[in-house]
Amino acid sequence: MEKGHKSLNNFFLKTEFIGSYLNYEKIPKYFKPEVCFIGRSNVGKSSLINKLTRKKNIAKTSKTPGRTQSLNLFSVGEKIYLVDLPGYGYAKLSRKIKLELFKLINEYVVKRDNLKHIFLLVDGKVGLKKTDIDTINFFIEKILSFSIILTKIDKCSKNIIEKNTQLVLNIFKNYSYEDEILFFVSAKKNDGITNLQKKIYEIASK
Ligand SMILES: Nc1nc2c(ncn2[C@@H]2O[C@H](COP(=O)(O)OP(=O)(O)OP(=O)(O)O)[C@@H](O)[C@H]2O)c(=O)[nH]1
Ligand SMILES: [Mg+2]
Repeated sequence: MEKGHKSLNNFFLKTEFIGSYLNYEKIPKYFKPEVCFIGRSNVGKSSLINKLTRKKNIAKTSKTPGRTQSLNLFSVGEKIYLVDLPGYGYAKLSRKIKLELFKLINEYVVKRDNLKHIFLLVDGKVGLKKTDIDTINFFIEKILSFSIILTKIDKCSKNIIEKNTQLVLNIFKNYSYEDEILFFVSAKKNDGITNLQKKIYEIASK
């Protein structure tokens, strides 16, 4: 079904926060589909969830990296679940916390049975970093369904977007995929939000 702007917004308005988890075993189990948002610290994962769901602060955001330090679970009308993950690669967290969060994220993406799709967020201006490439290779190795979102495109020139798009597409040239693999968003300017809502709605409806 082709969903219009308004009905999509209504669908996402039914979002509720379920809980924050530091331990994989503590996360409630569901059968309905789930998608998660992963990526380096400060790329805009939590801001994007707020935009998608039209809730100002359902996911906590901050100017300084390392804001989200647990796995946060949201339900969208009990049709689909959204997961906001801690950012990886944030140098200022202690080694112990970094290891614990890394373990949590890894365990979650590998074990979570109802996880249907992973959105890997990359800052549109910064582009792919080694940690992103390692993550992509890990997803490919584990045959996980994922796509990449270039974020904060309001801050990017056309040239930088073009360059960073090519770098992403290069990685995918030896990898067969059926899905749309690349999205462009600005949580600030609302660009690309409807398109992404559609993608998530499709996953919820499968
Ligand atoms: N210009 C601009 N800034 C953005 C956009 N999205 C997020 N930001 C800003 O980027 C900063 C980090 O955003 P968060 O959403 O907290 O990032 P995060 O990826 O959840 O960060 P961690 O939880 O630390 O991993 C905040 O200051 C946001 O206001 C965007 O589309 N455009
Ligand atoms: Mg966050």
